[in-house]
Amino acid sequence: MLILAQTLESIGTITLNQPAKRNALSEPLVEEMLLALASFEKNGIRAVVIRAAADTKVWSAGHDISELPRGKDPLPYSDSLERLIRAVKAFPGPIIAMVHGTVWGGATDLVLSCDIVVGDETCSFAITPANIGLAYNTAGLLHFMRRIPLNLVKEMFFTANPVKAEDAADWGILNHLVSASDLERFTYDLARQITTKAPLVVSTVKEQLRILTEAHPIPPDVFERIQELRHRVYQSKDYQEGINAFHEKRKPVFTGK
Ligand code: YXS
Repeated sequence: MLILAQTLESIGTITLNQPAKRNALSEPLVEEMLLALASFEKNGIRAVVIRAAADTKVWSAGHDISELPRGKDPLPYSDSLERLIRAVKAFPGPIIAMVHGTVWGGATDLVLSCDIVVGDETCSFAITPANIGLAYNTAGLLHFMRRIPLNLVKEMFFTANPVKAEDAADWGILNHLVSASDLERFTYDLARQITTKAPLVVSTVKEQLRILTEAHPIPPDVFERIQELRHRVYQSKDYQEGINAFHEKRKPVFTGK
């Protein structure tokens, strides 16, 4: 089991549970999360909490780098993490990310795609395509742009630096920053309160907001320009170098080619 899925009252909990790989969002782990969400929906669960095990220092190390394809789009529409993010946004009830520990790469995108984020003083959030020469995808960039001022989005992508808890609260990544000792109680009180509200209203408002925020008509030539820009990145030698450096546990040397 790469995750633990539990329900209590009408709250579902998914606990990321693969510490050996720092909860990297691998295809098998994502498939288990998708099954859990489908089961929660079938059983009328009204709120979901996604968390890591209490004793972990890494909430999630992001996309499983060993699964990233080389020489082609690393984040296609069918990518497992992209499918998970869409499932989170489509789930008919709020999904709360309860975060302690560090969050990396696509896991930060996953957290930002959750409806509410509660973190403690140990949480931090990094987006790291610039560390491995990866062409981030357009839907993912929009997740950041909708939540965080553009200058801060640029700093996150250009530096790949983790945004620590206080800044994460100031920048709008967190709804609430609470103490580690209070994190679980606070999160489940919030979830419980939501489950007492009219579920049709909650799920319909969530879906309306999803439709409205994703209403980004892109003219065909703009779409093609974006595709060409990304193609140049994921066909680059730098992307190869970034992936190789990770596997060889060394710092990458980027040439811009
Ligand atoms: O060497 P073993 O076999 O024990 O495995 C090591 C790591 O290789 C593995 N691991 C991962 N495997 C696949 N994908 C990952 N993202 C990943 N992260 C870690 O887990 C084992 C323990 O790792 P280790 O020894 O480094 O643990 P640590 O506690 O010293 O350090 C924890 C981290 C998270 C700081 C460190 O593992 C790390 O920096 N991981 C990579 C974080 C990262 O850059 N994630 C971005 C992935 S790419 C992504 O999400 C997007 C596509 S994007 O690039 O656009 O952001």
